[in-house]
Amino acid sequence: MTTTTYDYKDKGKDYGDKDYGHDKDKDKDHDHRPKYFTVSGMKFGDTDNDGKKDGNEKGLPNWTIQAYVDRNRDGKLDKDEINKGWAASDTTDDKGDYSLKLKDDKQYIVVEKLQTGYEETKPTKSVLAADAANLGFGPYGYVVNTKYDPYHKDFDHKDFGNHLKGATVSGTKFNDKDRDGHQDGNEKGLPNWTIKAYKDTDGDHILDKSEYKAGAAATAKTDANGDYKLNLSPPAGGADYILVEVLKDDWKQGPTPPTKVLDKQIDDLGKYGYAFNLKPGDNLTDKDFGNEKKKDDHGHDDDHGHGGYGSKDKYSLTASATNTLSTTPTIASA
Ligand SMILES: [Ca+2]
Ligand SMILES: [Ca+2]
Ligand SMILES: [Ca+2]
Ligand SMILES: [Ca+2]
Repeated sequence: MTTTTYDYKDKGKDYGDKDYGHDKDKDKDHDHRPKYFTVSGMKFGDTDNDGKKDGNEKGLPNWTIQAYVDRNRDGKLDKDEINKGWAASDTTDDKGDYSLKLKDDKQYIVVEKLQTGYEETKPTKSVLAADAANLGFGPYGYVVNTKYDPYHKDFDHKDFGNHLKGATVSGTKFNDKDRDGHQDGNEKGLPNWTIKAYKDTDGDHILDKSEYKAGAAATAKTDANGDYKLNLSPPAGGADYILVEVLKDDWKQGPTPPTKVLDKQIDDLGKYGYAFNLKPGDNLTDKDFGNEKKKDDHGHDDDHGHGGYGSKDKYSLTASATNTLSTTPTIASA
């Protein structure tokens, strides 16, 4: 990352701090030196998280960008400097553009107010002092020195790229032999099972057919230990999801998970799963699925209890279904 402080040495001349620009009579150019500089840029949603504004990435409106005077000129925004108030503040427009008008001959720190769920991908220069770390500003920004230079006018392309944090959901799929809902020492994780998360668009904690047809938001297979992890990208305000497993022949669901998330059988999905709201940055764990091998030689198992249903039957289990073997689903007329 190149420093954004204007470096006079780059122009082959060190003007120094002492008296440059304060004596108007010395240099004709000084008579025309601007009193103000404009610092501008855009705020964009960096969806692919690469720190660059790509063609398909949009500007983000309604973000606050502010410049504070870096009074001690240490290149960091200190709490004291924040308490003195901003020198300029703007809110990004519909295109994500902002513009700040700043007096000349000062050093400024340009920062954004970070919004919930986002992290910065551009710039990459840390500009917050330790005592300013948790005051709502993004940790990265620009140091802008408006000291007059005849080669330089305004400061543009001071862009801020932001990325919505992802979220993860993880858990273990296991053979719940004793059907107690917990993975005991002798109960192995089950590899190569498919766990899927769907958006619960209407937020009713049930995976509706239309939500299923919209496709899974994420899919994962369990590893050799039966562990899985799903990567999801909920919007800034969060979203509701339904987590289900794809059942395999000869297996049925046990008491974990306890919540029924399908009210009608959909393909080969297990009826019991998890419903939750997920926000950017969330990492949900322990979303486990305990299954039991069907006892084919005991026909009664197929039609009793949690998750034990025939593949083509449509059940209307009551919402308060318990997790015991005694729960008897009633078969709805198709
Ligand atoms: Ca990008
Ligand atoms: Ca400072
Ligand atoms: Ca168990
Ligand atoms: Ca739903």
